[in-house]
Amino acid sequence: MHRAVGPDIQRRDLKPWTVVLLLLLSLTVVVMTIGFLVHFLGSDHKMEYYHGTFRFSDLQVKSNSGQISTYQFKELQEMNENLVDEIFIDSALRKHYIKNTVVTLTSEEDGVKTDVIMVFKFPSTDQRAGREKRIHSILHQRVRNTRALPTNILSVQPEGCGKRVVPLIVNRIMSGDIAAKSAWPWQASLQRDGIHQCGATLISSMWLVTAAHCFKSSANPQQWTVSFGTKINPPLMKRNVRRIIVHERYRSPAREYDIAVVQFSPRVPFTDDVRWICLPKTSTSFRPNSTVYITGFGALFYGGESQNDLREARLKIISNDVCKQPHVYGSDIKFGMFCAGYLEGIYDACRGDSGGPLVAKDLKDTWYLYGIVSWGDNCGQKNKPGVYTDVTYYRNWIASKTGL
Ligand code: 4AZ
Repeated sequence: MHRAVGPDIQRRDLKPWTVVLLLLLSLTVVVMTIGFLVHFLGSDHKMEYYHGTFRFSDLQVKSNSGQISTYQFKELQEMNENLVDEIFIDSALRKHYIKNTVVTLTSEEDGVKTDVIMVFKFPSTDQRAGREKRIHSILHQRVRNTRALPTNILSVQPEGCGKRVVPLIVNRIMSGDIAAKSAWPWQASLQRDGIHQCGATLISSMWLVTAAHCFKSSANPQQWTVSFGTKINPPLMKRNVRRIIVHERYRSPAREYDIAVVQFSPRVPFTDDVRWICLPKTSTSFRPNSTVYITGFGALFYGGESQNDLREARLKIISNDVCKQPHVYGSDIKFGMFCAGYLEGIYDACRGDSGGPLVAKDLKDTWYLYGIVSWGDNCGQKNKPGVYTDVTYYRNWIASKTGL
């Protein structure tokens, strides 16, 4: 066989100075990595998120269809984000400012309204009081002075979890009552090929918590969308699912590890009708018999259909001792699960409520996600209450996947 003979490749041995140089280089990389980690993980700083609303006047963006085109959206988004960057990089808050993102653009009569999430990092020891005003005043002064385009800053609010704008109206409910607008702004509907399958709970501007069993048929993000608001149709907002992370130890038909997190995009703005709930600490435990609420678009009876209007029901936590009795669920209640409802039945979650929230409020009226609708024998049957995934048990798992 013929073999072409090429130029002689000479092996060059590493010279001692090259070795020293390489060692020095590696050392620098290691030192820099450690420094980076200490800076970002070690120091006691806390991210704070603020929601600003801007108004750009004298701006015509509507096309014939009345919609903002993708091109205009991108252009305005970039302009707004650059403006906010410039303002803070050149302000007294420059050391604390991290970034901003325009999450929505709304076309109005003679202008455009934008919702912007601004991220800052402050030492946890710093007082938070007055920060909102400071951010507002910096923005207000600069947007007035510097731009050719007439701009107003309408509001600045801290992004807070678990607060709702309507008071809780407590009524005893059978198969749930239709929920008031803005009452459960963390509720989401997970839809496969446009059809409601499961509930989910908003825990940040782009993450949801739901049940792992919702993805038994498909965990392909491209088939899934998420909608917000108290009606499935028409939805208040709709988003594409980007990532579905099912608990790696979930094995159907076993019911342990019935938890998943879902990332969607783009982020949702923090409004009265769409906002996230707080996650409890790992250590929190709730007292048996305490009051909790479940919400969902699920069926009103076993074998029924999902509903277009969100419903709510008030339940009581049932202790594990009670729920593990042989005539209730016996040994089917495993770690990371708890029961809620009534042994006499009626008030319960049902098909289509799965993955949705079980929530409770603290003394300051801040709402927390404690449970995820997981399973149960039938719906509303005597001695067969609903069983929920214990969010406190999986709190660290949620953090490990979402960083929240
Ligand atoms: C379901 O099929 C389902 N009664 C969810 C909750 C309960 C029963 C069934 C609890 O999604």
